[in-house]
Amino acid sequence: MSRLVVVSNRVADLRKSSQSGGLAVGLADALRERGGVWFGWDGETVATRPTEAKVDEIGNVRMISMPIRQEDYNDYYIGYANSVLWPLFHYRLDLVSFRPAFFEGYMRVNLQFASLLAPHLADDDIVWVHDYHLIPLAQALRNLGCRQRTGFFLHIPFPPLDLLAATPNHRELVEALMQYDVIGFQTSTDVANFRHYLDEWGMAESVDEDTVRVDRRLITIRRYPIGVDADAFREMAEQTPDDVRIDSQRREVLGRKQIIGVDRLDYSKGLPDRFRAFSRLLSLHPELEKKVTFLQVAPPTREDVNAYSDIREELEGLTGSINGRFSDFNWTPLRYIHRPVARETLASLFRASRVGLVTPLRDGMNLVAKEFVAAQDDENPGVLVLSQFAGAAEELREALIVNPYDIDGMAEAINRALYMDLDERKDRQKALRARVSEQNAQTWLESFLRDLERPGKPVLVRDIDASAA
Ligand code: ADQ
Repeated sequence: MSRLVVVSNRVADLRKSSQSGGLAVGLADALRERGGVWFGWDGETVATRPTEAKVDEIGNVRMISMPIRQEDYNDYYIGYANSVLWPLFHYRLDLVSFRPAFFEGYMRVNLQFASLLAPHLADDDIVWVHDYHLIPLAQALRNLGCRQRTGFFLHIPFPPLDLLAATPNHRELVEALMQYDVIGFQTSTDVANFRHYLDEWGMAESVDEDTVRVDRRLITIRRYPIGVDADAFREMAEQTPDDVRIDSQRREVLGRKQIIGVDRLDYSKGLPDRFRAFSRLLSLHPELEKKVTFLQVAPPTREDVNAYSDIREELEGLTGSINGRFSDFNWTPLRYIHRPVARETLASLFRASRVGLVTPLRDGMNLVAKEFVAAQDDENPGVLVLSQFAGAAEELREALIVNPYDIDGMAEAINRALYMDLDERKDRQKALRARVSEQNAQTWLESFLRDLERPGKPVLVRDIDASAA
């Protein structure tokens, strides 16, 4: 088995047993089990560019990390990654703020990653690069002479052709992406968008459903839907902390049901429209007065990017107006928590809720949807209301699927979820649980690494050449 080298923008702290964020949790578990290297930014900014990375051994994992310069952070992280690629890949051209300096900074930091990583690589390592921050990393490594098999997984959506083509450096970006041996996406829509781009721009020859050819290289392009460790999450949800239990008992006495939403505070998550749908629900169904509460947990992220402070203000305004309009001295319909919450608490809050609202305008997968299902009591499960534009909707078809732009439609779906009878809830949960358990964090990782480790590709190139001759 080759040594696995994982590269992501940030490295997580493996000494902490509980991480927040899907990528950190999944990769930390995989690396702990298999051993290997994790390389990335340590989260610090400094005045001068580092010339070497720090190495730390934690069990069988070698953590290699480095700081980046403040100017690089501004151009690469705040600029190109989060003010160009994130909005663009979430279909939000209106929020893209492109400057040539951002793209230069992006390429510069990817080169820094490559030059500090290269001395640590052995010839037979396999390298697995994560997410939109590091698209040009394989190209930068190749330019330094690194020939290891290298794969890339995109955690966020891949946009349709015309959206991508609206950004000035799209061709260079995709050319860089084609330096990987395996390119993984979350959904078949993302794969189709990418293949469509390659066809239209004549950038690769199609070999079969999962393979394209560029010069003499074969590249695997497939969907690898990310999952959660469903059993571990269910076990966590079953350990109800006292404060969550007391809150649930109080609701039970009052005959009140809880709706829950948990998201990073990001404009892609559709939070204002979700709040409006809740408000619409209360106006369309006055009988729900004091019978329902909506708990939204939305910790801050990327507050240095303007679009994020705008959404924060919008949500605070909506919370105030909804509670001002509907609350009573003994009922606060909407509770909005703007800080991280321990994963253990989140898990038991999911289990204590009748409805899980996951209504992003666009999302690569959305692990919260899968965690909500994993956390439920199968004998008395809650109902997942899921956006058709979350990657998870491709698998979790037994959820109540909604259009997150249709406020009235969402309000009616929430109402249906609140009144759904036990038999229907159990039937839906059974199908959802099976899917979440089957397509879990481990199967995601194994299926990607199987393709990355597969040595058969060059043979296929010779086969094609022979049949063409
Ligand atoms: P995110 O956009 O961060 O991930 P998501 O998939 O929902 O979105 O993962 C968030 C993770 O953070 C979940 O495990 C959740 O429990 C945790 N979390 C959320 N709010 C929290 C809070 N208040 N406190 C503690 N933990 C919290 C990106 C892509 C997604 C893709 C994932 C994984 O945007 O589309 O599913 O990567 O590939």
